[in-house]
Amino acid sequence: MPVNGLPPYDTTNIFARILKGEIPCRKVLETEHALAFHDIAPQAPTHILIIPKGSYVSASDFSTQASAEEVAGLWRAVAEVAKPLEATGYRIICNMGMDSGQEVPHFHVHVLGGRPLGVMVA
Ligand code: D5M
Repeated sequence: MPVNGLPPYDTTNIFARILKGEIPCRKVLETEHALAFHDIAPQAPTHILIIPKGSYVSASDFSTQASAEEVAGLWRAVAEVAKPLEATGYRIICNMGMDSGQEVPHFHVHVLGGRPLGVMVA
């Protein structure tokens, strides 16, 4: 039964295929629990995606089903890739489900920065 317009985890989604090495990515960081790579369609000078290695469709699935180690591992990877942006700031976005426009059904965190990003209106 889809939740928030999202189907159950699909092992053939594009990020699952990146994790399996079937599709290349511009890797930024890899740890035990997370992989970070450049977004293919950057919306800012820095636009990096951080994904857990486990199979979670959404932020909700990840937050409720992942172990404490996986949760910490993911957010520490986010902090690590965002370090070069600390001085000027950055934005973290997690799209969650249909109304957010989440395209890839494998939980991911966007880190955007490198220019003034403006005030979020939606
Ligand atoms: O964002 C999904 C993001 O994933 C979107 O910004 C494009 C990006 N994307 C899609 N395919 C790839 C590949 N192959 N490499 C890198 N980035 C990719 P969402 O939050 O789901 O709307």
